[in-house]
Amino acid sequence: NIPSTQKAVVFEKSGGPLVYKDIPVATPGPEEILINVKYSGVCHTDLHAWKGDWPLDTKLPLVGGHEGAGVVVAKGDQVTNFELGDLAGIKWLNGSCLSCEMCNLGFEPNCPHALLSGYTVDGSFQQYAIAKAIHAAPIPKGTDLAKVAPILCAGITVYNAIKESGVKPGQWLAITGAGGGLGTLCIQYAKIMGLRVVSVDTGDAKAKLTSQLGSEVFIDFATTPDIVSEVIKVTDGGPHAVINVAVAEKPFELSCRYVRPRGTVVAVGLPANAYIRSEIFSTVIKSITIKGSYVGNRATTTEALDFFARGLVESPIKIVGLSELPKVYELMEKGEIAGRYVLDTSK
Ligand code: 8ID
Ligand code: ZN
Repeated sequence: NIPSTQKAVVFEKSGGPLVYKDIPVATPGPEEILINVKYSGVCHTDLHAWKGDWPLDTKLPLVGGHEGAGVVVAKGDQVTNFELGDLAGIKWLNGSCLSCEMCNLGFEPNCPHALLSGYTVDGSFQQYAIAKAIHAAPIPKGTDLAKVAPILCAGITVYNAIKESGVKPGQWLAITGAGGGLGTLCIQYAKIMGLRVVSVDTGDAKAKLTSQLGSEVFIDFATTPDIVSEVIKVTDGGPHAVINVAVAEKPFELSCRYVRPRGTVVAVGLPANAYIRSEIFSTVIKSITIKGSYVGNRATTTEALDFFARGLVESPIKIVGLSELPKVYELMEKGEIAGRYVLDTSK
């Protein structure tokens, strides 16, 4: 029984009012599924989208959100990989063409025709959302839908970034922005993969949470006078890789300075109008690698979800109602969220 209208949070223009209201429920096209979203994580990307931070326009008006976990309630006649009643997830990559060079090579997020949930198509901050079936995440039966929500973007992204970094078991991984949504999951995927973790972020709540999740050292960026020497000291020569999920330019630059010779700096966080500065002489002499990492493909999605389904990843969430999205954005803007907020779409 699919209703004709539903609750959603909609904005008409960048930075404009976030309105909690009734909107029509969409009908899935031939290759699409309609997911009754029960829970949606709030990613910092949703805040960037609402603020219009990036050099890429959003659809307007827009329903944001791209960590939506729910149940398939309708499907198009071409859909073969989902049945009604299956659990499914809305991810950032809503769809890709599957026939370009990037898609053929498995680099689906780099597809020039990619559809982005909560950005170029309506996302998961509503009770019923549309996904291209081929890209929707299959969620195992019996999974806790609130807890799995953050895996659908944050989990996939950090797991992919760690793999992209080429870091090996036993080596040091530094994470900037370690106490936020991506960071807290990054610590855990890193631990499962046999890495030693140093966390860079600020405040007691994040220090405590990151250490509970298995990070060995916490470096407070707001109170540590010389972050570069401190990171090099605690890792005995610098981390072998750095995952930058911080939403600020400075930590990217610092990470190029403290990364170990031959090490890799991964850019994941997407602060507005920012650049990675790395002094050329040391870049060459230390022979470091600087690269970007962007969500993950379908294979990576399945792997990241599998770690969660096997109970190896704890989802550090707080649950509030969908109507409270503006409050979550306020806390996020101030950097006051340790872990992830998840919205319950029924309130
Ligand atoms: O595929 C991708 N590349 C991808 C996927 C998903 C998200 C990229 N992102 C991007 C988001 O758009 C955002 O820019 O990753 C970034 C982090 O998303 P998030 O984890 O959802 O944000 P958060 O929960 O607000 O955490 C950010 C953390 O950074 C810390 C904050 O204290 C917070 O804990 N931080 C900041 I702001 N400045 C810092 C600094 N100078 C810092 N940590 C260390 N040093
Ligand atoms: Zn995201």
